[in-house]
Amino acid sequence: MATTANNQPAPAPAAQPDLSDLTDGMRMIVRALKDNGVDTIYGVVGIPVSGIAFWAQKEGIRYISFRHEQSAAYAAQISGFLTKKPGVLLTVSGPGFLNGMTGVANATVNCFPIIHLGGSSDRQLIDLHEGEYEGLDQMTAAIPYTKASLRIDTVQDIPLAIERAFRIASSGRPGGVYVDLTTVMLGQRITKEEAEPLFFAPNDPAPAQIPATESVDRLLAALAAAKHPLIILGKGAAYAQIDAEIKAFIEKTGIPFLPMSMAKGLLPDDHPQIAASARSYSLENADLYLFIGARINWMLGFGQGAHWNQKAVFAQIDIDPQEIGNTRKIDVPVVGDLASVFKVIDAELPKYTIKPADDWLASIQKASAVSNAKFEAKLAAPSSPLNYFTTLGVVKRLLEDYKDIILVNEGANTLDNTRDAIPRYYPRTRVDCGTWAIMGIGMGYSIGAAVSTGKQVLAIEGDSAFGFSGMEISTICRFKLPVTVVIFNNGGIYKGDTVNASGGTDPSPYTLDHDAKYSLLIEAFGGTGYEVDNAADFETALKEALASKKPSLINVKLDIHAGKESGHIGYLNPTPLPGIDY
Ligand code: ADP
Ligand code: TPW
Ligand code: MG
Repeated sequence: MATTANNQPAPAPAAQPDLSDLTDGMRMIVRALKDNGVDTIYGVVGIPVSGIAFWAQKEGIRYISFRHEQSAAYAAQISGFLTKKPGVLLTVSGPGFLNGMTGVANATVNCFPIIHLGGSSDRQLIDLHEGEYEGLDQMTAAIPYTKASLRIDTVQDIPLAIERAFRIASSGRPGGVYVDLTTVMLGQRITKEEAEPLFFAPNDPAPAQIPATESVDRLLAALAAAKHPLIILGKGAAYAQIDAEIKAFIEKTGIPFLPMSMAKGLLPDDHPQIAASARSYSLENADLYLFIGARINWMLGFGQGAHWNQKAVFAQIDIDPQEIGNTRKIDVPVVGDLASVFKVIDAELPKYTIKPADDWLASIQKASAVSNAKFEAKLAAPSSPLNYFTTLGVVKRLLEDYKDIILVNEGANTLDNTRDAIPRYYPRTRVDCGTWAIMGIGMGYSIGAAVSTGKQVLAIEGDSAFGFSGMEISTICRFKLPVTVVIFNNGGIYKGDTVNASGGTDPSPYTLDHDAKYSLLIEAFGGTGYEVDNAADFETALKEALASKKPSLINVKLDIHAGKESGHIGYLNPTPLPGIDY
């Protein structure tokens, strides 16, 4: 029998109120998510968060259950990128939290909005390191990888904290927000009457950030003075969803543009002003660079080195003032959100005559025609065993009938060659390894893209890259998603023919499973698998898979010698290895 501290019998518990009058932390979280417009949660359940998924599903929120939290995080963040609304990830405490956090870090690095809801174990035990079940100081652990890390300790704070999380993730430069949900808080009960007035509709969570008109005038004046201007479009421009405005500006001014990989399709890849096939020529000869939603980071050589004209004017539009001048001097900064910036540009543009030199675009088009002809010949040439280019030639031809399919792409050679070979025609139809060059996004991005847009998805995966998230084939099949996965199987990381330097029988560090029948993986879960090793069979399989709009996987056995170390970025290796192709 319970006793009080001075050994008196405990007072009889107060009569339990009618439970139907009560709500709890789990249900209040679900209600707050709904208030903030959430229609889907991605995650893995278990103690203490199962109830959130359970009540969410009851309330009409879609719950997509994964095999691993990292993939759930990738799915949530790519839905954030594609829809401009933070994706929601749900994990359990400790290891589940950490599994998801890799994905959240990737989101923050890529400027994708995501909210990570993590259940957490008893804080009193964690804080004293007493060996709590799945114990971890998650809120502190999340700080370096997120824009903000919050903890909700009492149910009364739920509506405010959830709205704040959405505000932080989606305003300014988007990124990850971690919200720690303590077990105690999730179990707290209050009356519905007390809870109801706490809820509220979000009020302008991602407010406009209007640029100074003078900064836009400085930009337009610089563009008017330039003879060889070049626009570099980044994934921030794709994220902003002002596709028509950006296209109109580029066409009105006649400035050539270079899309970064996830900005492909913002203007179609066959647009007459595209400079992608004359990248070095256009970079070397430009006298003004205008970066729109693109950081001048490693992917752009930090704006330094041989390809960049150091005498050119550097202009940059970004929502984040701290980005300006990050890696080199920016002559003309414009800080604001792109929707607002383009409103001011439109208003000011009539005051300026922007007209690049007549021969600028023409010379880019001429250089492009030469390199396009060479590249097309590579795609059309047969190969046996198959190389990347013959295989991509097949993909390119068939995708002419699926122009707005979302292309997910990861690997090294598979990434670089696919990006070069497969044109995109619509905004936000290409997602890939991104800023962190991360492997493992493949199945998560495919699932998140299919679920959040309702569109068909094609994932082109290196055999190594696929292995990082291959088990999520189960999720693709369980939710019957219209995803086709193509594995470019050259038997390893960069390729499969590397030998063990010791002469021993262990596989080399690069070597994986060239003879593996990856198609059996999807058949285990009721999808359709194909094994092919020549262009004709690949074409038949891909045609059938795309037409089916059902979960399908094609293992394409490539030449084991196809590919080179690190694809296009072998130069980043600290020191070349003997006998390796760079
Ligand atoms: P890429 O890898 O395609 O070059 P980055 O991820 O490096 O693109 O750059 C994206 C940039 O876009 C970031 O600096 C981010 O602050 C910026 N950005 C994101 N959303 C907006 C927006 N709505 N308006 C302006 N800039 C934005
Ligand atoms: C999370 C290092 C970069 S590229 C790559 C790895 C392992 C795989 C390349 O082989 P793949 O493609 O996919 O078969 P291909 O066509 O060149 O043969 N761990 C993480 N991220 C990265 N980037 C690595 C390791 C890496
Ligand atoms: Mg490979």
